[in-house]
Amino acid sequence: MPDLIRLREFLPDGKCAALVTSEVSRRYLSGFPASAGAFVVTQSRFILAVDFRYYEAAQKAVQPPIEVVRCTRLIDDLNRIFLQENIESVYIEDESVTVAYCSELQTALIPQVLTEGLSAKLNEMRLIKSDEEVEKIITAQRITERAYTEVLNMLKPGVTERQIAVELEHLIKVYGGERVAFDLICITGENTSLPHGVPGDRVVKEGDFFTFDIGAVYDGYHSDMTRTVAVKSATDEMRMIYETVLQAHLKAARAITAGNTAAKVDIAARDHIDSCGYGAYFGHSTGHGVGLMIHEDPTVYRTNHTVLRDNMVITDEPGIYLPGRFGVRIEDMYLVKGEYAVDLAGIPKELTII
Ligand SMILES: [Mn+2]
Repeated sequence: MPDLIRLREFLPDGKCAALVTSEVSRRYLSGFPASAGAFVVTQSRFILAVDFRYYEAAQKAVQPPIEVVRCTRLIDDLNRIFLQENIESVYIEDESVTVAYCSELQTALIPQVLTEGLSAKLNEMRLIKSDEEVEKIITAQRITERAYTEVLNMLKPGVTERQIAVELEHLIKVYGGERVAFDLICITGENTSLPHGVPGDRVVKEGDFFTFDIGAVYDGYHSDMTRTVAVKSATDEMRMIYETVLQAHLKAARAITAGNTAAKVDIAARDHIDSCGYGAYFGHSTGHGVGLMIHEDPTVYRTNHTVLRDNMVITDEPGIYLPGRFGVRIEDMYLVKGEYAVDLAGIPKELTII
């Protein structure tokens, strides 16, 4: 369970509450997945409000100090709670509430609606993963690895990107993933120069690169991994680009230490690629946080000076993309632990020729 006390400390006084409505944050705070509802924090109570569809399951799943309240018309039920607790102002999630919902809340809620700070506080809490959260991320990664290892057997000249992507998605579910973490990127040949290319009818040919950017979701938590493999053979240039990206990845990985900044991780990878003359072909950030969302804080980019701390999980995914020709990206998740980051992947990073 997250440290709910830290969220309570965000409230300036007993007349102020936090109203959490986004699916991700409700799940994070309560541990209970539901497509609708609210999580309310006051100085004295933590309340999960869910409707009839979720009430029985939530009562079984949710532990004290969280109370489960059944709601019928959410806004009326929230007003009742706020009146009971003498709440005069309420923070809402400024980064996820739509303009329309915000205006509805401003009109219908009795307390004054405050629109600054709650999302930042929740994002900050989610930066540091509990050991339980880390275990779920690792499980999601192991599911992906099992599916990936199996699908490599069908990666042969003649197969299409789409066939590979469909099989991977199927296997991720077979091996226990609740779903894929994002639209899987399974691309080959010239398409590999597109960092977020979409799998289509392109046929795998001998001498092509094939890029997998894949992940699973396990109990709400995501995994993220990219491998670029060569089909049957690779030219010297392909090997050289691959080696450049691999060294950039490893340099960034060594920079992932508690106390270092996200910026320094990015710069470690970027400087290496720049020094090899390919800086213009690495146009995205080196990584991002992973957890209940596939992309979360911290962004691993040279402008982000967030200090890395133990139990953050971030990706390291430099790449080089030569337009119209080919691209290489190597991505893994790392758990920040003191002086050495823990590599959460169990698949070798060296160039694999299938
Ligand atoms: Mn990623």
